[in-house]
Amino acid sequence: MDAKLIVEEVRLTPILISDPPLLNVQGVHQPATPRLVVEVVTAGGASGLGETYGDSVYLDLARPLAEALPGHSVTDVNGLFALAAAAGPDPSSAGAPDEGIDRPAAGVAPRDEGVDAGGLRGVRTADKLRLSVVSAFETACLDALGKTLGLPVHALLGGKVRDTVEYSAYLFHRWDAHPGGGPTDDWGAALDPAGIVAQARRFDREYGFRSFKLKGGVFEPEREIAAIRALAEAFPGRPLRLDPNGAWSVETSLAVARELGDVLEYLEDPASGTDAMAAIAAGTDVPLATNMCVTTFEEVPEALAKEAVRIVLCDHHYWGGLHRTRELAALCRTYGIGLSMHSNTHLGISLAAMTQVAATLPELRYACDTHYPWQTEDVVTPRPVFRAGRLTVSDAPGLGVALDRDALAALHRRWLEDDGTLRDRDDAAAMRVADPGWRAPRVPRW
Ligand code: GKR
Ligand code: MG
Repeated sequence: MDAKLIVEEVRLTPILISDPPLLNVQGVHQPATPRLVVEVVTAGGASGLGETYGDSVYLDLARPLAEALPGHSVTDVNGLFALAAAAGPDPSSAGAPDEGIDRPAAGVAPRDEGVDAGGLRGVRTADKLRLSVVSAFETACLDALGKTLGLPVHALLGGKVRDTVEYSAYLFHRWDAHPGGGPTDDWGAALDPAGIVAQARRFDREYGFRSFKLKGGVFEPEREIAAIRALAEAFPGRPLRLDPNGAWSVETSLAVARELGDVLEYLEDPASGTDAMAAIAAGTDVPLATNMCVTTFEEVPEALAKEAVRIVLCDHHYWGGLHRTRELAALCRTYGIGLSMHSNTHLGISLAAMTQVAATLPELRYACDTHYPWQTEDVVTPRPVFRAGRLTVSDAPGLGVALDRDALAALHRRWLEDDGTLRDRDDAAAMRVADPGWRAPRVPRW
């Protein structure tokens, strides 16, 4: 093995990034969200970057892997899974259980597994936690390898099939400001259909996004139906999506599908669990998409057998990296399932990784989700620019992003100075600042 490619050092930097008061079924986004930046430095002096969730449960898994990786080659990304498992700790023992989070309805999650408190990525399992950590190390290794070879990450994944990647506007009902204070932005509140249309107009104007996804599950379905109708009127013919994160019953989901069937590109996770999704799919022609009931390879066979979904949203973080995202795409191609892309609060390292892998997936025919426009801070420079709703795929070595060390240090300082309230994302706890009696609702809520 080329000595230059051997990992000499791994740096982990937990950070807190400002997040606006975006509403979802669990509650509201915290004023800051934890993320983890992984930096892998090779003997040849190349430094590779990765980004993933930064809650303490992920940090507990990342630290031993960071200690185990030096001495291994950045080419050995398949070996990361075994290395992570051997490095420990057992992820089921890492971190505290989700507090203040009601478990989903019976049959959705085994009793010993919690729901994902801030991510809404379906059932939170030990495996998914570890895969989300390994993915950042894989991305960092590929970035370092690409920089060493002078090749973009997409070339290491087999080559790009497109020069630009299309993203979708991610619309949220939201407050003007966080109830307990904290960073603000200039978007203002959006709490009704007119507010959502105004938000969409700004995304259209400033980013050129063609398709719009509305985060639902916040207000009663009639109000969210009205918001989608208003969008359809304001933007005739544009692709529209609605995602209540499993908040509705089968009956409610079918009623919404009937109301909006003529304007929806797809309905995302209307209800929780594969059986409920299958029951809805059997009663409507509106395509159902998910990032909640198919989130691991183990969940694929049941969903396919029950014909529960027509589109799966990939996400390189919890599917275990860029290579595994391509494996998921191959599976979707084989079984005629559509492929889209999921996003959670993230910065430019993740956005670059999403864009690099998306560029290699011929079967990705939907605009990808991204939270990125909601983020006012970043650790990469320069800030990526969307044109006509698209990002140009970088052909520069690695991910094609440069780390802004001052910005990273400032966001890490915020993490260090936090008294512990923000280090583990909990949207229900953030909602209790405004409404002390709030509990994340049991689903179905409506
Ligand atoms: O950030 O509020 C949010 C989203 O609801 C996010 O947590 C979800 O994971 O955007 C995601 C989704 O599509 O379900
Ligand atoms: Mg979703």
